[in-house]
Amino acid sequence: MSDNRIELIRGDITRIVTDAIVNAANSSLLGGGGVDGAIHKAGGPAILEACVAIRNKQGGCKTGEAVITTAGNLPARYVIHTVGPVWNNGKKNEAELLAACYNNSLTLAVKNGIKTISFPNISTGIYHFPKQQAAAIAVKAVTAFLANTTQIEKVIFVCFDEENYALYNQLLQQGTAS
Ligand code: AR6
Repeated sequence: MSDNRIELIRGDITRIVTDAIVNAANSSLLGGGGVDGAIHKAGGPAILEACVAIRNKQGGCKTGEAVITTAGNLPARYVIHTVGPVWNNGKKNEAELLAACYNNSLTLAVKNGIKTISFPNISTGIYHFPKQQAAAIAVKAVTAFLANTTQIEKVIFVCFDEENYALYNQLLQQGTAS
């Protein structure tokens, strides 16, 4: 059953007002295209500065892991940067690594006193993870995490494209009905 703290929005995550927004970054933490590019562009140089400081300290971020920075000029307070797996026909532990992105982002959120958080559809763009499977993993991981915490009050899945929005909508409705 899906948790009633989960919401679904179609739109641009850089405009969402939650305590944290999650970035689908790469292990360099130095920015890129897609949602990563949009977050750095809208948030300004403070985000990259904070990413560089983390990189200098711990050498970037591994696939499935997450780090937290300021959100710069964005309406959110923090950006949690997580690195999704590149799709490789399911042969490289991609499903587990994608679930780890959601789990580790939420764990970091709890540690930082965050109550509301927004996720993009990690790995489903440039990293080519199949959207249906990625949506099922995201909903399952977030629902399971929420079952064990009362601190998180709201999780928003922010879908940029219509296909992802339709997939999440179906999964979340199924969840409510069962
Ligand atoms: N708001 C919300 N979602 C967005 C936005 C936005 N402004 N822009 C794109 N998306 P991607 P990945 C959606 O490619 O597959 C970068 O270069 C998009 O429609 O951003 O994890 C990084 O530096 C898709 O559904 O991330 C990495 O190198 C989803 O965000 C690499 O891309 C994820 O697409 C990561 O690839």
